[in-house]
Amino acid sequence: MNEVSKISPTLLLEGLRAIVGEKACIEVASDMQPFTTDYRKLYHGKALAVVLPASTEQVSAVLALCFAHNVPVVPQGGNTSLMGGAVPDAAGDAVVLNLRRMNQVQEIDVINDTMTLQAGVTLQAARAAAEEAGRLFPLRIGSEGSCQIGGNLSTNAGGTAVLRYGNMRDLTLGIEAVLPDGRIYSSLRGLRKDNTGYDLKQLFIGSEGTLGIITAAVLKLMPLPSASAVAWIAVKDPHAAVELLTEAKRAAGQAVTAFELISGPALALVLESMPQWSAPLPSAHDWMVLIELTSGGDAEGLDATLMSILEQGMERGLVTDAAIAASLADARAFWQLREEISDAQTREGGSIKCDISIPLSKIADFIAEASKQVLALAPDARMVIYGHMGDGNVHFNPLRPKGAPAAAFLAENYARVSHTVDGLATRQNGSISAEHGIGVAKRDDLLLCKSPVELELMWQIKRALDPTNLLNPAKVLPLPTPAP
Ligand code: 2HG
Ligand code: ZN
Repeated sequence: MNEVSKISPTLLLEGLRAIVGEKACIEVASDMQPFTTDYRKLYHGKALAVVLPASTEQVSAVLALCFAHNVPVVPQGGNTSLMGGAVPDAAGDAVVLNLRRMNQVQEIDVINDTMTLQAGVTLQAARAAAEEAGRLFPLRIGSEGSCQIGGNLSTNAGGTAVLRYGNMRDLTLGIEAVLPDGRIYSSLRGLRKDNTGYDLKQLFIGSEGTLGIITAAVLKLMPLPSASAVAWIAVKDPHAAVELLTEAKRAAGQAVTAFELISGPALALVLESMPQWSAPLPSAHDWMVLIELTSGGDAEGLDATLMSILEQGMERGLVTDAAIAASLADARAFWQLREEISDAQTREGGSIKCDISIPLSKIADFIAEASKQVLALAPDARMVIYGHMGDGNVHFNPLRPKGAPAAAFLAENYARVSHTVDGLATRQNGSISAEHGIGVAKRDDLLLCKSPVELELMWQIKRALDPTNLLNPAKVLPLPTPAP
């Protein structure tokens, strides 16, 4: 364990400037603000400085300097966390290390079907680079223009195509990460088989920058699909949606790429804030599904499969109406409505975020029971329920009643509503964070869902890699920090 040797801020800043260059070391509070406030503007922190290193060596030197002087470091990608995981707290004693200058796609190996890139590449740029090389990088999330690969890795991001392609863990063959003391770990080998002991990269993936800072990765590439078929479907209820999913998987197998559940209030919210957009179906419905099939085959075959899924659904009384996208523009418009749900809530002052995954066999009952319990606590809340039902993930986001002040609604209800929903999910063998991570918002709820053995193992790993608790402190692991 290193000796506590607090350095004066002046000397620290001098050291940081010498490593990253003057322009890449932000020191004025107002300039730091975009890096110290989260995307939803619910967490407002302070920092000693924000540094923007340009290479792994610079990240290593910054961490070594901070480690030597016991200065906490908060790693940051696109700052799109919904859990307050990427901003510092109010103490103001940390350095924020943002990776956006490390934005190079270093290699695309079309024979190995891999892409090697720096952590600061945005998801959108990664997908575009893959496409240019005739390949698909399949991670798909609404914030792709801002979120970065490093953040996707550190939260094990999911999104709308997990059903078909898996989440970030499944899409990663190797990473490079800088440890708190500046040492560099690398597994950038691009191997699909490698059973040489512990799979260390998995420790860093999903650990939200608490064990090391991911600086590069080797990701898997897939064939670009040649055909897609998309429909917006009104279903009787969430039970019907699950049955329809089973039918879709039976009829289309692997081609089922996305299967998103959308509640009436979720769509209404988007249409209210985007009046120029139109609803895909003529009347309002309580529950809808957005389905996408993709394949490497011909479009006619896929259209026919989609049609037969819908016919089956109608015959069995699961589907009450449907609109099939007749063009790519239609499909894009359907997806735009779906992707806007998150921002539409932010514009309303933010909702209570519950990011639940539940075995598919229980998901419909969970939605009914959680809705009942939440409405008993917050009677007029708008139930913005939607998400990636195909992989068992539902975003369960109660929002203030229309006209009620947002801050008062959140202050009164955030903790009790999220404890209620997270508690119910835990009792049903679910997860309280399917894809958004833990950050600060769900940190204490880990006590609800992790056994003492799991928590102790997590602490042992944290101590082994970050003995002085300097990397993204007070994130993920519940407080208080137990004595070693
Ligand atoms: C989505 O699926 C994102 O749109 C954001 O995961 C979810 O805002 C949310 O709760
Ligand atoms: Zn999501």
